[in-house]
Amino acid sequence: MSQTQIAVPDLGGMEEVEVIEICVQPGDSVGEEESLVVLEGDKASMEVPSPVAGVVHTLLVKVGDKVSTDSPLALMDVQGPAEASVSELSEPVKAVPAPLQAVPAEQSSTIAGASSTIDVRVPDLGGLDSVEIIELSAAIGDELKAETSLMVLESDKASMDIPVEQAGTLLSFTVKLGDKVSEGDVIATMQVTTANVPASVISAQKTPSQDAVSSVSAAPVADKPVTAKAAPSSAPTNPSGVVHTGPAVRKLAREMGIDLTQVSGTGPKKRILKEDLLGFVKQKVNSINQAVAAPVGIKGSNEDFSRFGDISEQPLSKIKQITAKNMVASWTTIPQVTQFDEADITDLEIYRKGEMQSQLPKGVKVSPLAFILKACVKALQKYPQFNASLGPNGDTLILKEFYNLSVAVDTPDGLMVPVIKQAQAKGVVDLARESSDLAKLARDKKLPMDAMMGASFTISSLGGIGGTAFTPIVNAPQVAILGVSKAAYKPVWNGSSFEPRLMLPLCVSYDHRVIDGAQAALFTRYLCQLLSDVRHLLL
Ligand code: CAO
Repeated sequence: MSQTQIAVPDLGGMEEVEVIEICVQPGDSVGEEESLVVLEGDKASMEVPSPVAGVVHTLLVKVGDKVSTDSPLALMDVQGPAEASVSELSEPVKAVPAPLQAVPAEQSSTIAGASSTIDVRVPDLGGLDSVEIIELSAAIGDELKAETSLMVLESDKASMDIPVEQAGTLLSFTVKLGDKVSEGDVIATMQVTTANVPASVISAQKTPSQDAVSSVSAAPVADKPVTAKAAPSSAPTNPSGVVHTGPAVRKLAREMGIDLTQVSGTGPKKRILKEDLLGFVKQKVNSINQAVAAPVGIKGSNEDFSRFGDISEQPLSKIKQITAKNMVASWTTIPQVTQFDEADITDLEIYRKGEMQSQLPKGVKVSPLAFILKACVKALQKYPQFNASLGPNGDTLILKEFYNLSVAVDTPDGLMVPVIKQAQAKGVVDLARESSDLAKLARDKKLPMDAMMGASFTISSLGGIGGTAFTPIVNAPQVAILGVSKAAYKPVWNGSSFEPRLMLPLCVSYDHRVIDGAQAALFTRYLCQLLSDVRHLLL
């Protein structure tokens, strides 16, 4: 084991650059070519990779320090003998875009005051070859001001802005995103007016082979960092569209599909650090979660209906307003599907009517609902995912070992949903008594608060009214609800003839995040089987 000093490699002509990011800490194990620091000069930002594998012993620079070629950066513990000068081992970082040469196209002419077409070429890339285009910062037809970024190139060591010096109209790109380019490659054509070109620039930059035409120098944007994508989808945090960050953050942002103009940088010169990007992602995720959790506002219509005839406006009861909010929350947050089936309750009805006669003197009316409640407990015991709630982060299922069944009750003020607690411990007659007592309390506005809490599954029965089917809305945070429509006699094929059978329509709406369609079909079918043979319910 020996100690080796890592120094700033050849900066490709740049005198002094700033340390803008430290990528490692003392004690970190670093592989060969892993980034140690990020440096930024006037023209480019670059990562300095470690030329050797080892453990960082001491950092010799901090963020904000100015360094130049051969400045010491860090001491590393490495296996084997010490290197005399590791800076020599380092691959020189040559990522300095030299002035962009915008060379006129062959056919273009330079008549003073007239427009001409010029080719825009890749400038000197400081020794780098075949560098990828990671962003096109302008669109065809854009009127580009001088120093506007045309595109961003990125190598494994640096990202660099390719700005145009001269104002003009972007006619075409001769390259596309992802292409690799090298010095001198034509990357775009622009229409410029010669009036825009300072005479001094034309004469100073003219190349020997271009006697008849001008050569327009497009110098790099000295103190302007790289430019990010144009036209962000939402209002940019950085309306100038100028993004200040290193290649690693750009790469990460690209991988995550994030528009960097939306991200605020907290680094030097408002540079976007990796933490800024991650913080931005976290904030976005939180706001999405909040949007999902918060019900959408209950908004009606602004339209003046009195234009079409007489109208009257009535206040909505508090219950209806609360119900509306809950319905919107459930409808907008739960992907719900309804499964339909029919239970043959012919035999059950014969039994129920007999039972009714015996219970009526005791003041209990046994409606089909009591049997349905009993059947639900049994079906929920067999299919526990229907008696559940999704965990807070949506990655767990909370299974409930109690069967608290709420029953939707239609009252003059709106829908109320009292709960029959511990239904698994109650017989059909008890369930009949309790459901009718709770319904009466609800209609008399005498339901105590706790009688409407703690439900694990809901039944909404419209069977006393009519209808053949409906799609009840899941009563969140529950994951399923049973809708019951009116039983009716139907001809059912028994294998040799049609028989009149009393068929009860059942509609199970369920949260598709938790329950699959096949499970819903099995659950509903099982309910039908239970109701078709009363012995299942009484056992
Ligand atoms: N098929 C055929 N007849 C049915 C039936 C069905 N599915 N369900 C009930 N009936 C019959 C009953 O047997 C009763 O008949 P009789 O008067 O001859 O005895 C009659 O219909 C009325 O029953 P009911 O509605 O008074 O009693 P219930 O126990 O069936 O229902 C309750 C109680 C509280 C659920 C009901 O009164 C109610 O309020 N339903 C509305 C629920 C609602 O609004 N849901 C929509 C919510 S939004 O999804």
